[in-house]
Amino acid sequence: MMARTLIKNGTVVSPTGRHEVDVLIEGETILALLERGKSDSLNITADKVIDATGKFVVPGGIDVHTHMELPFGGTNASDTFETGTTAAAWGGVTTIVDFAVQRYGENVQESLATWHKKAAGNCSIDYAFHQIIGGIDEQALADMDYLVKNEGITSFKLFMAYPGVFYSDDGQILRAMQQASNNGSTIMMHAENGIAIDVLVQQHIARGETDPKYHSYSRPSLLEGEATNRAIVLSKVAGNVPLYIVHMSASEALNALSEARHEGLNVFGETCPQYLYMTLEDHLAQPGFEGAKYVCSPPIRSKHDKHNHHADLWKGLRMNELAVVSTDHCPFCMKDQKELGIGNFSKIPNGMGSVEHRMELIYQGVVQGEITLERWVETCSTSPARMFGMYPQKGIIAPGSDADILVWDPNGKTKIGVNDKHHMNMDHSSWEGFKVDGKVDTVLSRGKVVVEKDKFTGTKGHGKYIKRGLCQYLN
Ligand code: DUC
Ligand code: ZN
Ligand code: ZN
Repeated sequence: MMARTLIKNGTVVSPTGRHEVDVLIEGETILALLERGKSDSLNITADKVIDATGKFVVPGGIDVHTHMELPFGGTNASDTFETGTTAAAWGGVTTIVDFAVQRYGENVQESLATWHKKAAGNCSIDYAFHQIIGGIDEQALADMDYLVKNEGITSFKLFMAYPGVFYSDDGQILRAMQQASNNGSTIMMHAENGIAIDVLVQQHIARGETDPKYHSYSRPSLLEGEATNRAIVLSKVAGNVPLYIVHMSASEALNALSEARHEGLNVFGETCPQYLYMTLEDHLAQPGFEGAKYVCSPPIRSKHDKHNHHADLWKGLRMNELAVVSTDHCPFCMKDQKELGIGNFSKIPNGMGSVEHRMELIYQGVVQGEITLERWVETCSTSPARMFGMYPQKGIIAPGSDADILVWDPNGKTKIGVNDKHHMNMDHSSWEGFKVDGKVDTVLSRGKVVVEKDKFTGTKGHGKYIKRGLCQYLN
């Protein structure tokens, strides 16, 4: 008989409410939800009983935006699939969706095979892939169809930023959108006007403005708004193709997204914890080279802008204008990595490490009254699963679903920092000093306990590749 685990006395939370039920797991899946007391009266026995008294039992976190081992900015993101998925587990995350990368001149299917090689046998939680298309040509367009049909990859990320690296022009974007419109897949967009940004970057450098904070000045929120709007218009021209704007940081972009959604277009949005909590003044503009830790794109915004980006993004999450919180986890160490940009901010590898802390940081939004407990579950687990075709295998605690579960202690406390909670492969924490009410208590990945009593009990290779279906908000 398959091993049984019973999670008793907790409050199970879904996007639609809270229930005082026990969760019975058999093998890798959830077998039943039992009314309180039923497991005793039915005499149900289990190999392992987890007492969740006073705790929330929620579907494991799903982070649909990570970059393990990404070659970028002249170096590689410092988390491997092994270290990154282990850190994710420490943070109550049970599935990541990482980005396989095709650059201009490379073959899409070969690039996907490379990503499979990096991940296979190394992950401690489940993983799936999106595909970045950095070189849209006839072959790449045909490969999109192949990936949707055969590989369980149903979303493609394009870049309006990073000319000469990942950039696609409007014509290429339109062609990829038309292809997606035909095969049912979703276009994910990095929406910043990279051509204009490159001009501003060169002008700052020419004036000797080389500190990390100029990274933000050279990428104004107006250019995120403009690109977001342009992407939306192109998606409309391409026949209302599903469009998902990644890592939104700015009110101008959110306004464009909201307008499109109110018009009924198939446009969705995601934001990340750094855009909800960090500011240019308090983080990016720290003295010396410290601000390099917070260089990511889009950049951290100013608290003195005419828009209150933080407040608008939280509101967007409440209103479902923003459907998902991911991390854009793309960690780099200071030593030998961020340091590449000493004396020239444009050479600082772009990215921060957050895969371990998203559940903690967004739960703090519940504590602060920005979102409800149910919305926390929805934006961090259920909606990511539905958006990217993994529901109800993932994203919900229900009979038949994978037993991916986070037991969350609302009375615990979490202090983030290199000498506190920190398991990512970085020589600093992007979230040093942040204190959160609540704490990861126990984490199960397909029935296997991977974190318990402040210990990692998972194993490398337990994580399986998940083939995904199409966006479930439309199908
Ligand atoms: N932004 C980042 O900050 N890092 C990785 C890629 C991206 O778009
Ligand atoms: Zn991006
Ligand atoms: Zn990214």
